[in-house]
Amino acid sequence: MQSIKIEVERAERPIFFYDDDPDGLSSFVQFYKAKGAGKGVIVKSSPQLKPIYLRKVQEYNADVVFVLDKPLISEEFINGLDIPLRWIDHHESQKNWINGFKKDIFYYNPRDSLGMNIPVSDIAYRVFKENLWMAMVGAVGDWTLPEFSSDFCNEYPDLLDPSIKEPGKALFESELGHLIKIISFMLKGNTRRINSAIMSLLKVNSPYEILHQSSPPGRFIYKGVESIEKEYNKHLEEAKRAAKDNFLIYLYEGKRFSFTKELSNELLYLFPDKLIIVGRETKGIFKLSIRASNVELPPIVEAALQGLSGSGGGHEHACGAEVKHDDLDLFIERIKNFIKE
Ligand SMILES: [Mn+2]
Repeated sequence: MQSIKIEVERAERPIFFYDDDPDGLSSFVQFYKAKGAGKGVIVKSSPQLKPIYLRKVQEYNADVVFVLDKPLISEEFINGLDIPLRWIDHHESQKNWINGFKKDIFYYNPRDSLGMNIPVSDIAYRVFKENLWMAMVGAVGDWTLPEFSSDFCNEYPDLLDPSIKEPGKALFESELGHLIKIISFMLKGNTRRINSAIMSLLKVNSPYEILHQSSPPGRFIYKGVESIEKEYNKHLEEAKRAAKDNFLIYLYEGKRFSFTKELSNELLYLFPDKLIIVGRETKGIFKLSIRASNVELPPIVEAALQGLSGSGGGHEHACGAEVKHDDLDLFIERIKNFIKE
């Protein structure tokens, strides 16, 4: 934490690449506000930071690259860098891989140092100790209840009841959870609009500005997600009806937005005993979010992908995968068989 603080302090033109979810965005907001300078770039559509983003580094003339909450960075991206890289993450450790590069790289992952999964927004709060509500949005958004939850309950008693001790309950049955949904939905759709929403968020100092629409930037964010939230709720109601036996499989064709991550999380909360697969098809490819609370998913997903054109991976109880349309039935069949075994 000390090292992260020093690296942020000594940066002059930091560029921040961050994941397109509440944890990634919250991390960025905290780092950016602590520094009071720099440029943020949201990394959408892939868990990996790809070489195309090198252009952003050059355009901004950055002196250091921070990568927040991205599980992977492509080899080409790293090889193309001629400035320091500071990577803060909490997904599966890439320590051994990243140490193979002869470059100025610091890799921070609480799984290595503490053997714990601590979201990057939680780490950021421990480092900078500012923006409590923003930190809470990110940490609870990643399905954890951080140490500073009780501080948050004291300061914002109407957003989270201190009796709630379970992250899922905080996420889906509190006003804080509603705020997290808003932050998550504001990252969907048109890139220009997303960037305006992020600029607005940087001007917001209290969660009530958004929830009560009590300031122009807060209202802009709230208004921007109203139709998205409606569409999400429609999918959620439909998906709930798809629960069958030990599974809940809900597939939809992606018109505008991907909701697979959010839907699968909420469905897992509602159906904790089921294996959840939510998939969205675009251009012949299914992007899937897979959830289960009582099985270890990554080896199952990996085995189910054997010989198929696709990829996947993730956390113990939350995985993502990409499978071609024609391979989907076989993929699902295999997962079902593994579970039955
Ligand atoms: Mn995260």
